[in-house]
Amino acid sequence: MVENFSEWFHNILEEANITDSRYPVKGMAIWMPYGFQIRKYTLELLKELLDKDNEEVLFPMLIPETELAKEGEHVKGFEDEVYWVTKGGQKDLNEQLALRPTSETAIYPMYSLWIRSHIDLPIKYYQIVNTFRYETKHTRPLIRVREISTFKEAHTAHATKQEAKEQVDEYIELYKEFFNNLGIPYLISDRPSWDKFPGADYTMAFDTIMPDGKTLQIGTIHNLGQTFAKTFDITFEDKDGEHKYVYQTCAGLSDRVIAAMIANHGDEKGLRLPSMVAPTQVTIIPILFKKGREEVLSKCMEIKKNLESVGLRVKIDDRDIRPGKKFYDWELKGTPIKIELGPRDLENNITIAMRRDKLEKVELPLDDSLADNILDLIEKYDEDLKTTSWKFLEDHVIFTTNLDEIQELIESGNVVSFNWCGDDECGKEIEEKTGYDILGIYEELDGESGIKCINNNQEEAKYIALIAKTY
Ligand code: P5A
Repeated sequence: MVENFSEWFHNILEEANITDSRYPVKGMAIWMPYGFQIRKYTLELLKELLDKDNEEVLFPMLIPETELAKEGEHVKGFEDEVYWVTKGGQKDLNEQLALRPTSETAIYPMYSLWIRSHIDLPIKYYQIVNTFRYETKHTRPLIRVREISTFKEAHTAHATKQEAKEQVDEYIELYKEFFNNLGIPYLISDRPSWDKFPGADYTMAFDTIMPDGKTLQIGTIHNLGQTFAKTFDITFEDKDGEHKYVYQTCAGLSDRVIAAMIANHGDEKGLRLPSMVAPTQVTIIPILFKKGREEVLSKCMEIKKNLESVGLRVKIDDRDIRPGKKFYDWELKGTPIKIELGPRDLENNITIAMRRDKLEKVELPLDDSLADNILDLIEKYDEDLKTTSWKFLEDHVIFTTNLDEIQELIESGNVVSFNWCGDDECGKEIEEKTGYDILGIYEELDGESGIKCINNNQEEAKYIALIAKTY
């Protein structure tokens, strides 16, 4: 799979009925039924986390050109990626309308109307929408699309700079919990100034590593400072009657989360889904012969009910096809647990369970302990998926003090960490010399260590930074 990740990824999306990319607009695909279910459970998980402290809203998709153009730096970052609606029927519109590439310029003019006093703050809204970006880099299903069909964007406004900083840290914790639930490993870094979100003071990014060693940015959190507040005149009256600009943050995730999950856990047989988002968590496969057929089926129904009563999503695969074909499908679809039941098992009062990752047979007694035993298997399965993925990531982050070694390390499938002075010009020079992207600052050094920058041996290194080949 590592040898040809791209091909594996394209095939699995189609074979497991996740997306169909044959739609006749480049970069736009259809969510197929199985993919849609995975998407649904992934969204439920995220919403549960967001709803604790954020409120969901829904803004229109079209943004007037005047609003989009107001924030200079922001518009410059997006101008080559915007789709425009210029006509209503045959008539040219008085003002062209942008299909949102992201919603700052849709939301913030309204924040300016809604926020009046310090009691209106903080405001923490999020929405789950489709956004459009005319990407010029090679498009890939879920990974780089032109219609991001599941864009989860949160936008906050605060009275103080400190609160905005704390909000960034809170979103980092929230994203960590989200990715941990999905067993997706990540590296968190402070993006270099030339790669931060257009209009942000700073950007904190989550990157995962794909099986081919390239990294994928799977989520970003931006501290917007007062840039947008000043552009869109978002002010409030504080306790002393003084008018002040708010401080803002925003954070976003996309369809890439599902790409990362598929890529991190999948194997040559198909998907391996974390139980939280698996449409079916347990598949029961009856092994049927003429004799004892009814008894086996009725026991399967009983098991299904029993497992459902502890909250599991269970299906009986009673299709009239060979069991071998059912096993093949179960492996492809990545359901965490399969249990088999035949007439002889019924006689012995046992069932044969199998975890999708280990593919080892486990005999479980058909008694009151069954549900607990299955829950136990699922817990261990999730834990092992996560541990395996994290181990892969950790094994593929390699530290070097030699600039000339970076290329070889990256080309053999790694992310490289190195000592860096943090200077912009020096950073760009490292990117130029090596041909790769600096992800950002990963760790701060104490500054007293006498450690030198990898590129400029005269300069003290202030940070450990990451560099990689990126999607
Ligand atoms: C944060 C939310 C923003 O747009 N505005 C509101 C901020 N940030 S971002 O970094 O530009 O995008 C957020 C995340 O979306 C993913 N992403 C994409 N996924 C698929 N296809 C694309 N073309 C695409 N562009 C961005 C990234 O994971 C990014 O971190």
